[in-house]
Amino acid sequence: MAQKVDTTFVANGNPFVKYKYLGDPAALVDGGTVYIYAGHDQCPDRENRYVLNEWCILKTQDMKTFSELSYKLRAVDFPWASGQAWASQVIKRGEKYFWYVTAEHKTIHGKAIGVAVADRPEGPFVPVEKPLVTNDMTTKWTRISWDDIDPTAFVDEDGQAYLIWGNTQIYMAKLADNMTELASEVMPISIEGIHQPSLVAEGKDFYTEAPWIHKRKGLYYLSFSVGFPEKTAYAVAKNINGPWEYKGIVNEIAGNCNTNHHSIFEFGGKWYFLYHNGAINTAGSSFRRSLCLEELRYDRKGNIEKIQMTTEGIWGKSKKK
Ligand code: FUB
Repeated sequence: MAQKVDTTFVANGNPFVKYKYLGDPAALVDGGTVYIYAGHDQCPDRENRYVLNEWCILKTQDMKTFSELSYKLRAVDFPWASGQAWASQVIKRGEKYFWYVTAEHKTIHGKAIGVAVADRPEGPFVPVEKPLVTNDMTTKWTRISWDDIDPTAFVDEDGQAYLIWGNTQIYMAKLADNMTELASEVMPISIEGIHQPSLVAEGKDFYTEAPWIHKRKGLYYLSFSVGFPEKTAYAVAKNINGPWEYKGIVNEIAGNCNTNHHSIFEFGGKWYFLYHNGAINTAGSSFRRSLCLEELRYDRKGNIEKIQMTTEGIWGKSKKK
């Protein structure tokens, strides 16, 4: 049965969700519908910190009329989590939908990555009892407590699924066939041309967070946030195990928000770049974020053309066809 709809609206420019603050959008295209899963920024007035307790689901069939579902997944729905609904992504495998999420672990210090499973993209999602990744699994590479965040998942054409994530360091692991456990060691991904945060003073790009994996015409694209405030950059590889070739910046600093978490998807013959900024109104900020959409284009060689952030978004009359 379809989930109840809370709100329906017609998008008319960026940010396109104007009635609430949402960040970290992740798109899933399924059966002629685009689903957007996003964290709900709920920072109290006069405070400036991440306050996200739940994730929301929006859907559209024409990229114009969007509906937000009443159903929410909460960080505390995961038995292992104490809260903090950070970035997430839903993917489909077979007849099931898997929502990979970041939240704070109750007993193992730091962020962790877990998954919830559903029969439908609208939910309800049932959280799996144990997380897939906890902070103690990655301390040999990164000693911070927030490196195990921002999962992106992917099922390759040969049926092998992967989980990629990380702040400061990008990690990858194979997923088991059940999609709820890892099936390999954690493997750090290195990208030639991406520098360590300590080199920021020299103006070099350094990996921050928010990886997103997709494949087009046999080429793997790994996009992610670099620097702080963040830009979005990407690398490509012919094999998911690398080597990764750094291709540079896709999207510039938003200016009104430190982060610009994004996702990339194809729908109706076009590619889209979905991201957040802090431009919703005078109160928008790094902790009160809002969703934006632009078209994404590849050149003839398969390079991603730089995104131009606009207020008209994908809905403006002057957009190239
Ligand atoms: O929303 C909390 C964190 O901010 C996310 O996990 C990061 O990607 C950044 O957008």
